Amino acid sequence: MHRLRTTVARLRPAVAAHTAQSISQPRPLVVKGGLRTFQPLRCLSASVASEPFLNATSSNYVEEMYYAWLENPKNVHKSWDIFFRNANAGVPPGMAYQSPPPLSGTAQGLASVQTLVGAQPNMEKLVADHLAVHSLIRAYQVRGHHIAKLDPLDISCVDFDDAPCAVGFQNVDLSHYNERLCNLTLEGFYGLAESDLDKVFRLPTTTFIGGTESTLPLREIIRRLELAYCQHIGVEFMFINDVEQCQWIRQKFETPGIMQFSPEEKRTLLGRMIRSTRFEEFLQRKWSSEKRFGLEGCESLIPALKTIIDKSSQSGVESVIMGMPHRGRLNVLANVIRKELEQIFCQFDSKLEAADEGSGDVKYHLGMYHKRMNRVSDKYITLSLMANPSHLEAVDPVVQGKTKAEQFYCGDIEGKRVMSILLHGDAAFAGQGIVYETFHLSDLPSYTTHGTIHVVVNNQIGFTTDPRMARSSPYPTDVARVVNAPIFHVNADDPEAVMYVCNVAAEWRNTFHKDVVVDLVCYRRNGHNEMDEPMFTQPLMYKQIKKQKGVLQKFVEKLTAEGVVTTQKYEEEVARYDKICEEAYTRSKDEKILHIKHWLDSPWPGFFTLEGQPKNMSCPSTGITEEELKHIGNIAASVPVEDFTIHGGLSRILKGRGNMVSQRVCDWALGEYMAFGSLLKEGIHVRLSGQDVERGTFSHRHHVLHDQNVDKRICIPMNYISPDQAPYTVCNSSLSEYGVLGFELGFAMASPNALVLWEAQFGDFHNTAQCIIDQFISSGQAKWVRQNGIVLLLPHGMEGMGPEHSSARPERFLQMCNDDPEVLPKLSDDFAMRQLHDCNWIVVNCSTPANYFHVLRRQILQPFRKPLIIFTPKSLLRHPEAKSSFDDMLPGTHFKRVIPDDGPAAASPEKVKRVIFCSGKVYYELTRERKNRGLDSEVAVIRIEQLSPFPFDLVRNETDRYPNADLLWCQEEHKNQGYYDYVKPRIRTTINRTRPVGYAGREPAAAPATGNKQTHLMELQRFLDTAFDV
Ligand SMILES: Cc1ncc(C[n+]2csc(CCOP(=O)(O)OP(=O)(O)O)c2C)c(N)n1
Ligand SMILES: [Mg+2]
Repeated sequence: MHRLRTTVARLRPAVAAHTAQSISQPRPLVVKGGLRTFQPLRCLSASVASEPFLNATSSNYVEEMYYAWLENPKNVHKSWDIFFRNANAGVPPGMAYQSPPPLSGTAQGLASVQTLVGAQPNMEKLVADHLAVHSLIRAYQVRGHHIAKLDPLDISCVDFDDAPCAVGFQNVDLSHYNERLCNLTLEGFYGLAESDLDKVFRLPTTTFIGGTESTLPLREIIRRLELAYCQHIGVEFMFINDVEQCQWIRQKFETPGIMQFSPEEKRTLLGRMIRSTRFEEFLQRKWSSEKRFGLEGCESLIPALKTIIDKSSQSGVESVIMGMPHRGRLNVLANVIRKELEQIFCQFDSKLEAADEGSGDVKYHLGMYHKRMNRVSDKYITLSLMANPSHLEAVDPVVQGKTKAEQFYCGDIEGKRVMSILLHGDAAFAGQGIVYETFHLSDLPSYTTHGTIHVVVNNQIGFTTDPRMARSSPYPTDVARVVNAPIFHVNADDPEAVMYVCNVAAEWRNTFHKDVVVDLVCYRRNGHNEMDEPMFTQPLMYKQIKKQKGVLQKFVEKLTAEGVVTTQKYEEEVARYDKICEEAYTRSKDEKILHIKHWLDSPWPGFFTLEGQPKNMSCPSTGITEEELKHIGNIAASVPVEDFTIHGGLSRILKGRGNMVSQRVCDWALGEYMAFGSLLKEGIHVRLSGQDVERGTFSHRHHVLHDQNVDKRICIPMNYISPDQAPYTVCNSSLSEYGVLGFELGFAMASPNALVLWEAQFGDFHNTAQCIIDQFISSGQAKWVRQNGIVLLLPHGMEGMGPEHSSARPERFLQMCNDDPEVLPKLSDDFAMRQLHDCNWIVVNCSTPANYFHVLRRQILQPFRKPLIIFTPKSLLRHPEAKSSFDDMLPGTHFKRVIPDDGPAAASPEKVKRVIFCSGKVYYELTRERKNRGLDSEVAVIRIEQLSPFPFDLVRNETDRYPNADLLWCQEEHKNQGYYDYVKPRIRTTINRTRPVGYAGREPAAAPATGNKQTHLMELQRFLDTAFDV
């Protein structure tokens, strides 16, 4: 009894205000005779007397009145308002109606109304019953998923009301629906009685349960709603505020008989279930003590993915990019991507030697790229699974970025040819914030991939934690609601239901190009991995799981009972697949060497030699011609469209740029313009993304001009450089670092021929994207043998702005560089390139616009790709000395890894008493102080522009040049931060430890900078004093 009552309570009608929001459809509004109504459905201002008030055929009319009233009570006549208020307040039949005030103001009008009502005494009940039935239908649509039989174990309590969770609590068998009906009256929510069950009701336009019929008896209405919403599929969609989309979903699930499969389709499904199940069993037999994070308990994931891919391929998708966690990954590789089984099996052989440099990664993290024929669509499709770190969900934005890039490169502006699928675990989907950040990219113009299909392996556990402790929302999927994505919960023990929702999900994506979620409610037959004992922590759940018949077993029993397959055929199919596995296993023993390169998720055809090496080991000059500099400079100084009014302040900035061009100099912004513009001209796509990058946090960039008179009219001069240039994308991002940096990393992965940059608003904000930096950027090549040329622009510098906004934390990046501080490398002719080739990333702090220009161009002109970390300036953006002549950017010029002193000190080096090495903005403070103290001849100031890989060769040139000088490292950062710990041992190694290396800089500190301006200046003076105490 308790169970039933709860069930009915869950279908309590939604309150008026809430209901109105989503069901009301926009219809033309007409004001006539003082009453607002909707056209053309019915004109409410017609004389009441001429209306057949509340007779049995007027339910549409009543329905419209009701919806109009729900939207706003003033939309309807006062009499309706009173009636609906009374009815909603539960006033007994016959009492809800009150005489309306006369419309015409005459007694005659009133009399005719009263006569009509008096003649129809049961009309009120009829209206109330229709309204109740409509509410009931709506309640099923809104809340039917709460009572659907989603959990194969029968233990979940998704509804999470206050009652304790108990086995079997949520599920009600269809055979009980009569019982449930009886409760409708007992509960009193709908006011319907058992005697109403055989009454016929008109169906509203918001349901498809009628099929071709427009009326049905209540009993049948409920039966069909139960079938549509309360079986093995729970559809969560009524929060979507788009009527067309809601109707589309209702039609997909309510239409009678819509979920039917042909025997052929069922046999294909069975074949997929066999592969999925027997693959795990095979691995278990061969390597029973190996971790593989098997799929047991969610074997229907494989047909789920295959269905999505088949359907998408049929609708024109040519490339699918997938991201997924550990669970079932090997199975997906084998049976969805179709990686050769022997390549998977040989990963289990610990005796194999690694052929590639780098650390490699465990087998359940590796990626894959494969093009093959899709048998259902008869079209080629490329499937790639992105390699990923252990960090759950971190790969989500990376997949999105790669998908966006592939769409971009093939001109797929609507996402019809390239799509992404993301798989999630239930605990991670609910717990990891990156999921939310990624969802919020889904509809932004420069980040959308036009709909991702999310599949959640909801095994109702995360490692040892059950959902009651793992999330505060009823479902693990609630995060998807923020973007109005429909959520299809499905009992994964019903492969046909799984296949059905996956078909619908793929169609949804193809129709609306919006995200959608498939929640596979399943269980995990083993522990977290195959070595774990789940009974320690989930004893009751696992007692239940032990009793659970495998899904394949259940499915084959069903199909044999239906006569779709014979036992013999089934056993043959099983034997056939087992044999495939055995043969591959035998072949796998012949593999002697493990090639991680076979597991590349993003090959760059043509970029490397066939052996995967760079085509050469040199980098041409990164300079460009005077004409190009002038041309790009003039574009940067202009508004290249007609009738476009820019802000007066911006006019001055552009004029200033024009002046610089005529004087042949660049400031920082212009240097960047030159780099981007020249690369674009050479056909290299440039994409700059991050918070407020279009203007630039420091209002120096202005890559997007806004017409001051026309809303949304913009101009991007960078796209007017040359008719055959590559397109330039500059996009303000959402306020996310983790998501957006991951996205750009993925974008950069798709092609080596693009300069992809992410700029942090201030350098320190990169730490909320630390996972992308540590797990992908720093170590990605070592783990997954794939290169990436992403550029991070991190504004950095102690400007007295307080602890935040000051430090981009150079020490962290430098600490993760893979070069040895104590080994002086062989200083060969191609040392500089070799070093770049061997490093895990490049870290620079440029002190001049020309050097910034060169390092950006080198990023593309060098024959391999490495991540580039640039600490960018703030005050230097406008510093009068931080300008570069065109001479430093002409053909023949290069990026300077070290900028030697070129003043009096360099002219007479033997007289120099001190050599100060430094990096970045502090150079300008040092040279000013040196001048003030008259020490230009005695102190040389040398800039190390490329911190890592460390320019041992050039530093040695400098130390050799000044044999009588003592050496000192000066930085404005605190001693335990900045570059000191990285640079000092390397300088010492360079000079073979023959001279000490002193320090001038701020004392060690916990915070990156003081919040007090006076203290800031005092600290500055103090370390300048130390630097010049010669
Ligand atoms: C960011 C992150 N935190 C913690 C972990 C450790 N960890 C690995 S698997 C796991 C449980 C994941 O549960 P769920 O997402 O439900 O996936 P399942 O293993 O159940 O398939 C945890 C906590 C991790 N891999 N990543
Ligand atoms: Mg889980």
